[in-house]
Amino acid sequence: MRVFDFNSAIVRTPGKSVVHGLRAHSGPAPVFEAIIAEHQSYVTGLRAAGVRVTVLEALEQFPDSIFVEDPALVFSHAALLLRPGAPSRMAEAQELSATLTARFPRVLHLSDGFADGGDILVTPERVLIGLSARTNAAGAADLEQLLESIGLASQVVQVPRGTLHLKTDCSLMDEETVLATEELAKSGILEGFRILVAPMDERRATNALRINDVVFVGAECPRTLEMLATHGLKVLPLPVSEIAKIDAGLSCMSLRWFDQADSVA
Ligand code: CIR
Repeated sequence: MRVFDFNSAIVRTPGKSVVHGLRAHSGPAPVFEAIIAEHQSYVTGLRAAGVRVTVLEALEQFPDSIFVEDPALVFSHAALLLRPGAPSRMAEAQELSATLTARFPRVLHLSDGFADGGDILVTPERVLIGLSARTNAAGAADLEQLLESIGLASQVVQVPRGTLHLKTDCSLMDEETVLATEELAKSGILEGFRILVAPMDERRATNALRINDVVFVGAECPRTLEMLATHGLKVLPLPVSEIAKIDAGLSCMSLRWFDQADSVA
């Protein structure tokens, strides 16, 4: 099984408060209905890719809770509840607890520091943990231990300053290949991977998502879409211009795993 083979996913319906999601820069706020439309396209894409999707209820008190990737990390054999680095997001992990306990044989808890799922890139050999404004050294160290306890090797890397998350700037395309921004490509932290560099003016395309045999890519990034197709990848362009206004991309909106017990999906 490949690390991007999934038959199950969890997403959360956006609440009206999503328009107040965290963002690093000022600019036009997203429009609620447009975020709903982007979210629906995303869920449709997951289902078309062969994934059984659990849709959780909106949580108005947590504007960023649509980005379920950040408070947890899931694998076939275990789930990890994290400690998101933004104070307004910390309690989102608790909100996922019952859902994960019902679905995973083991649920482990980060107990120290901070770590966001957006800073974690799962690759075939090891799990990369990015240090960022949301993931600190204590959280990364605790996470490394939890990963080791479930049989996974990891490596802590430094995310470029000013980048929200490691996966803001990169995503796995296949077992050897990563799509990345030029800055991340030059940083050396992706040593050993073949790197496809997104054009500078399409850097937000790098938060893409490989699911089974398809790669979800922002529809607003035509040159990256073409580059990936030329590389032999099957691409699905998805609209992300509204969630981009609150610093999000395609990996953030789901938790994905391969449920060994589920032979239907
Ligand atoms: C935040 O700043 O936490 C949200 N507005 C965006 C989170 C994006 N998550 C991700 O890239 N994994």
